[in-house]
Amino acid sequence: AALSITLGSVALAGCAPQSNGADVPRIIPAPASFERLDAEPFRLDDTSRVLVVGDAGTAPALLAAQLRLATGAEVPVVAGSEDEAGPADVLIAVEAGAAEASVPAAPAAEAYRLTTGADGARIEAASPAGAFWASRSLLQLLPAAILSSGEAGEAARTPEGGWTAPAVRIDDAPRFAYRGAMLDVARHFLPVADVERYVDQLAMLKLNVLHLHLTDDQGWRLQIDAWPELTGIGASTSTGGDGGGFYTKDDFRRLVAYAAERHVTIVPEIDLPGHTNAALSAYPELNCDGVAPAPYEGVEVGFSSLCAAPERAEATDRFLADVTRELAELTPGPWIHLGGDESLATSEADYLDLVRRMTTAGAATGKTIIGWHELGASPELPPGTVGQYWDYATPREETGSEADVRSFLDQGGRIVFSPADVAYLDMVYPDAPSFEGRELGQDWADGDTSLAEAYGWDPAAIVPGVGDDDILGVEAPIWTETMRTLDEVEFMAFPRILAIAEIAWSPAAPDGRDEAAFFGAVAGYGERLEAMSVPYHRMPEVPWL
Ligand code: TNX
Repeated sequence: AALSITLGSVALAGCAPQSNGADVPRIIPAPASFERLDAEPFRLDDTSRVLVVGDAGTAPALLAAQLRLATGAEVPVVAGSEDEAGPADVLIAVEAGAAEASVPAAPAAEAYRLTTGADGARIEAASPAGAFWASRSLLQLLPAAILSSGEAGEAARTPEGGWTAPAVRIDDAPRFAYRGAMLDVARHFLPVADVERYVDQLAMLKLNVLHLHLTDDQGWRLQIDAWPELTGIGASTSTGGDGGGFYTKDDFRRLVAYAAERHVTIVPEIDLPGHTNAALSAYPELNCDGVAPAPYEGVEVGFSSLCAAPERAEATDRFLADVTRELAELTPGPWIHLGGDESLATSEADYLDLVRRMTTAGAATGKTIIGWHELGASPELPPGTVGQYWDYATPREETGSEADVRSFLDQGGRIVFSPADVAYLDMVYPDAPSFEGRELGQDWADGDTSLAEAYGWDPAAIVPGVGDDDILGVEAPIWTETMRTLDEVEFMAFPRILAIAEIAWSPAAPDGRDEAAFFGAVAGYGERLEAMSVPYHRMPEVPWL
């Protein structure tokens, strides 16, 4: 009964439920509804168990593993019934018969309720995905040290006050079904273990899509059996001559499975018909002149293209069919991304012809195609093709991006918004910090990007008349021309990715976002990043603890 009594706002003076502070961590992304309860905190101890009712998927095991790692307690996972849950237990109950939320799920399918207090911690969800997101919220309510990895085999030191979470009730569900981040593993390759670490970070923020930019002028990163030189020749390079790399099919399957356990869907991208120098350098027959160009390790864009000419049609169409078929076979998710951006070396007529051929090949695999917004130039896209918008938060007339957005909608598709001037994590920070002596990032998208800019936009306010129903979601890309390691990627991503995660998950804020509350939450999240040993930039805008 204590759990249902809530404090009035007057009694909460000095301790607002959504504010950060020692008392109540404000989790990121902000839940749809968050109530502080007038009850003693939930307390984990040596007797704590994860009690599972129904099929909760991976959430119980992954939560228990983290609790064990940090506290050293045993934390067994046991199937049981609700009335067996003791005050130190975490109960995870998923509605009997609830199917795994299909991707893209309706936001309601990912909903959950999390209640904490002296009676225990209790998660109720409509699907295993909802249970997993709830477990991430619970981890953020506990002391930051709960996220430490126990690297030396040692549990973290028990925090003052113990492993407690304040008494709260959270009722939550996402605003958008597609909440993404993109990693450019073409300009610089990252091994599977690094990508898995990034997946862990995305999942903590309830981001559920990892878009992998697998090919570009500087490298081809995925094994394709029918065209072995794509990796034989095309994977040996990177931007800046920093060495190559690629994923074997087994590597890729392992990565897809690891992400799926964390309810993250991989969207693989093969960038076509431009950004193809690595492929063109591997196979002369894909070039109009029949001559393979030299490998490329610079930073220019827009100089390479597949060949639209009839004399190359046999090779080019076989390439498109083989690559999209093998890509789709490796992809349990519903989408494959075929690029389409910055094809500046392709004439308009050739572009439209090649887009028709590549999207036809892609659609033949049964997957839904995603393309950068330039793909909207085509009036004959496969129905439902999704457009990824990368123009600015205020569309620039000269890019035609607004018309492209409407073209996808007219052809039955939806939009993923990644406005470059606010959502590109590779844009430089305003105070231009160096990281281990290196200057990271680019500034072409209207200069640097502050945390206020990353947080201060709304996907439904970009193109007039394009609202939540037209929007599949939001994505934060990071392009790696200047980043060679996961540490460098994370230093650029954190903390700005927190802003994008909140825009993707939390309810719309028609009267403007509460920047101060968010910045306070970011400060609290800094302690968690430290517990997880994730590099981040201490942006001067944030009141770091
Ligand atoms: C533009 S935005 C690109 C990438 C670059 C990036 C650098 C887009 C679809 N393409 O090829 O890496 O700028 O910020």
